[in-house]
Amino acid sequence: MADAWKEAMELAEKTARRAGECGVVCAALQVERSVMTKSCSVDLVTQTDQQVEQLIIQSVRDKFPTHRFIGEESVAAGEPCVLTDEPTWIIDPIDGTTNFVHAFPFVAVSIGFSVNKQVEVGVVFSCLEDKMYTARRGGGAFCNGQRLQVSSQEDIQQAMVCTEFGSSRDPEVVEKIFCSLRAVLSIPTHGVRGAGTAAINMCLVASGCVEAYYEIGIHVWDIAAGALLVTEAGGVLMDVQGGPVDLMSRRVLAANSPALAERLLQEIHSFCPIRDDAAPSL
Ligand code: LIP
Repeated sequence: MADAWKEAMELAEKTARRAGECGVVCAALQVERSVMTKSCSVDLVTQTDQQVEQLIIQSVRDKFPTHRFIGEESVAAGEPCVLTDEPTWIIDPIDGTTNFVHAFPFVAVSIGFSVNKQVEVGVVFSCLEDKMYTARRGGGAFCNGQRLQVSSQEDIQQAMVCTEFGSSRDPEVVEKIFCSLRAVLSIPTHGVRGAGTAAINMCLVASGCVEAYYEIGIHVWDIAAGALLVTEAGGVLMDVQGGPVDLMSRRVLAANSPALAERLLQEIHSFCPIRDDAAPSL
């Protein structure tokens, strides 16, 4: 198996680079992007998202014809979002689509590879920064080949935290997001940031630039790869109410340490979006 997963890692890295580099994502940033919407008027998608997802799926199928897929745009088109024990590729072709639409410079290709419902390989390619983040379960986390380690800061008052505002404009959801933001800022923390992509936010935790990241409303494809980056860099993952993270629950808290995570989750006003594996389609 180890050799097969090594091949999976090489393929994920090669495909993410091919998708993200001048070939597709960066090239598309040079021309006008036609924008469509999915679940609501601020949940955006472009032809490039769809094109990149097909490119990744085809590359994987050529090498591993029996493997399964959970891809953001395939699910949006009606494919089921079910994680089984079978080898499964969990793909976000462009994490940070809203950034991509506005040419805001944080855009990632995110590829997770799971077996027995456990993520074995995680690759996040931050296209415009030319940063290739890779992790293999039990093998550490890396950025452009340099080993990553989470921050050692355990004092929440010295911490910087990432979060996002998401794509729901439901007044109750917006209220919860702002209550959490106010509480986290008021601890006080050093600051709150958001790159506009869950995958890159998680890579920032893995890199030690921020101590934690939390979000409610993300999807399994946004976080599958980043989750492995965090744990392989020495960090922890939790649900926003404590307890183990469930990748399908659309809730995540990633942090450098259990102590900081536990402190932060006291400030998060949680809610339960419809699970990825319960939604008919996006
Ligand atoms: C996005 C996430 C982001 C979140 C957005 C969205 P997409 O993914 O990475 O953190 O706030 O709601 O889910 O749609 O750009 O792949």
